[in-house]
Amino acid sequence: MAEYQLYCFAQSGNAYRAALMLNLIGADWEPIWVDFFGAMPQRTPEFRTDVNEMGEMPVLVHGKKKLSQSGVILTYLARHTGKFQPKDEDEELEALRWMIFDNQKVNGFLGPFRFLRIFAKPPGDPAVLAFLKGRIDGNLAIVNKRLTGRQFLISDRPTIADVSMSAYLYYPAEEFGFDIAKDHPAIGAWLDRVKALPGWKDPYDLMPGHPLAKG
Ligand SMILES: N[C@@H](CCC(=O)N[C@@H](CS)C(=O)NCC(=O)O)C(=O)O
Repeated sequence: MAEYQLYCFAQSGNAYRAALMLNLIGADWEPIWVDFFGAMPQRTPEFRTDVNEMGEMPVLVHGKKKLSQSGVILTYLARHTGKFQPKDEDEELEALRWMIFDNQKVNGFLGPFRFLRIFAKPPGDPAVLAFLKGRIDGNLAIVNKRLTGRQFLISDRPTIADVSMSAYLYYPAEEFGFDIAKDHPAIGAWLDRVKALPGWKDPYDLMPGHPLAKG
């Protein structure tokens, strides 16, 4: 058995943050596929008792430890390996600030937007999609400004803040219906820098369950 197991599925940008981090640090890990759209084990009482009471992916298993929330998982892996770790308290707080902004304002709107566009049956109401798109554009502009003239989000080295913020943005532009890298050039250049790190892999090559079974 691998050292780490990750409950995940290919379409999950939240899970991809953890999968990408595991690959970037060269960890010995294996995915545990969750049939999120089909059998939906995440909704069962067993899953909520045995795996994650929040009913969410990702969940990282390391020995007796079971961790959820990608920000917690990234923090744990950085502390345990020293990789992608902020260097002092100021950097740690800054990384946390951007990871929370990502969870709430970037992925927090991009996730439901992509879900309602390509996975929901029936697809989302156009008015809801338009509202989400407005929020996404504004928040990506904030990230783009932050990255203008900088190599990485909080320092000249990549940290867990970069792993967190970049992950969701690597899904194909067709899934969003707009091209994030083109619309926000500083984000585009930074995505290329993160992608050049050893161990980087596309979400659909790293986690099981792509393409989705038709149904
Ligand atoms: N803030 C959480 C979000 C996790 C999350 O919402 N994951 C989705 C899959 S992409 C999920 O499991 N959703 C189930 C639900 O909301 O019921 C994180 O970063 O881990």
